[in-house]
Order: sequence, then structure tokens, then C-alpha cells
Amino acid sequence: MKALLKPLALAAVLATAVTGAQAQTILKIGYATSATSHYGVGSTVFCEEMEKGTQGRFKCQQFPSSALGGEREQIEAVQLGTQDLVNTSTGPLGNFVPEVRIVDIPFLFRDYDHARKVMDGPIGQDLQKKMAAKGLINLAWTENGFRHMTNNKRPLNNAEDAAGLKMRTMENKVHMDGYKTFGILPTPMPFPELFTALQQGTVDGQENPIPVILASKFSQVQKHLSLTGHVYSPAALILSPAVWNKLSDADKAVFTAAARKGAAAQRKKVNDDEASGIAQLRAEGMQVIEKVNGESFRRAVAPAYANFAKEFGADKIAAIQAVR
Ligand code: EAX
Repeated sequence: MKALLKPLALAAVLATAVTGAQAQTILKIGYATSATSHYGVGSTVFCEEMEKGTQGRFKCQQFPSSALGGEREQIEAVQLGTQDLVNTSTGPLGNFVPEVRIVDIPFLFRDYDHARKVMDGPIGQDLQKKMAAKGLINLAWTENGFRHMTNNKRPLNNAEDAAGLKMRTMENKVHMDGYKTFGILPTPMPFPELFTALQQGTVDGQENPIPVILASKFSQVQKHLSLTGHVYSPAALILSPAVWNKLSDADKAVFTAAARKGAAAQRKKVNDDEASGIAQLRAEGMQVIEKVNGESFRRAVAPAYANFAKEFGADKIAAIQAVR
């Protein structure tokens, strides 16, 4: 009996080793903008690091330019396990994890240093736990950037100029409540529909970070850009629990480290686009107002903070503001 088992057991071990060496899991990753955009740069670094760190046992198949749908759809697919990864803004994320909405409050963050410190610190980590509880494994906070307004009607120097504009927003209640205080008529719409809506004049304008405005060629359909920086737009690299729960602890560590490297590369691309993008958009024909009266926007949104405090807790908002 023993003599018979031994060769069998050895054969079994060999078979596993052979399949093990060959088995490769392809993970589908989607994002809104092009492969060369900030999302593409961040996702590519993540994918390369993940593939290297798992000796090729895991590999990505990338779906840029909203090929897998809008961000809400993609988050839902990742939650269900029909898509493996999404690199997405927090735009529609609050519809899945309401606590995340706090980071979408207009004029909450002073600058990039502040925002990145909060997202990478205990507050951001706590939100990652809230996401995990809802079946969304946030491997790392990536970045979309500070959002600025574009439109086809007039140059915006202050909040009064924005009043009455019909503007596409993300499917995000905090943004919509905030922007209403500027007198804007918010029109929520998934990102893949936006270019056509601007082209056809369904909306007068939209708001997005410079990297998105560049990558999506909005200069072709929008005349005016104002550097309002009215809200920070965080992003996250989210993995499906269907994948995560099957990973070894060692692979989990590889995925997480790879995501952090991806996030760093994505943020660097945001910085680079901000540095060179204004000149490029001018060259493409946009009229840019760099010195916007930010105070007029801040004043307008101030009363809405009472409602935000009711929803999220004044202490929680203050804790974010206090991070230096
Ligand atoms: O995440 O929907 C949006 O305006 C987002 O900023 C864009 O899809 C990138």
C-alpha cells in the first residue's frame, strides 16, 4: 500500500508544480480616461508591480476610456465580482459607502499636500475599512485632482458669474448640494456621456481636474476654463473581494504595495499635468482665468457646511481640516 502511494503522491506534487508555474490569472482593470492619462499611468505601474511581485501569476488586462462603462457601473461590477479592479474617482462611491462622501465636500482641502496626507493617514484608512465592509477592497487612494469649471457661455471670475449655468456634475449628492450654493443648476450624468452632452449643448459646462480636461479633449467642446479648484477629487484603486479573499497573505502584501506605487505615479502625473496643462489648453484654444475670486465661492458654500456637519459630524469635518 505504502509503496503504491509514494509515486502517486509524488506525481500529485509534480502536477501542482507544473500547473502552478503555468497558471496565470488575468485581472480586468477599468478606468474612465485614456491609457496615457493619470489613471492609465497609475494603473500601469500597479499592474507591472503586481505582475513582477507575483512572478507573473497575476497579470492585468486594461480597459481605459470607460470601455467597461461609467464609474458607478464599474464599482458595482467590482462589488459583484464580474470585474476585478477599477481605478475610479469617489464621484459615485458615496452611493455604495455613504461615509466616503465626507471627502467630497467643496473647499474641504487646502491643497494637494493636505488632501494626500488625509487620504493616506488614519482618516483615509478608516474609510478604506468602511469600503471593505461593503465588499470594496480599496488597495490605495489614488487621485483625480482638484476640479475646475469649464463652460461655453462666459468667463467665470467669481461665483456670481457661475449662477444660472447648467453644469454636468458627477452622480454625487455632496457636490450637487455644494454647487447649488454657487447658483449652478447641477445635472448629474455618467462621464462617458459628457463629451457628447457638451458638444450638443445639453449642458453649458462641466467641472473636472486638468488631467481629465486634457485627456478627454474638452478643449474641442469648451471655450472657457476657470481655475476654481472648488473641490478635491480623490480616487481609489478598488479590487473585488472575489479576488482578494482568495489571495495568500504574501500576495495581499504584494497587491497593496503595488497599489501604493501606482498611486504615487498617478499623483505625480496629476502634478505634471497641472504644471504643463494650462499652457497646452490655451494653445488648444481655451480662454483660461487663472486668478479666480475663490473667496466668493467659499462664501457661497459656507452655509451648506451646517448641513454637511449634520450629515457627517462637525467633529469629523474639523478633524480633516486640522490635519497639517
Ligand atoms: O474620474 O466623472 C468624472 O467627472 C470623473 O472626474 C472622471 O470620470 C474621472
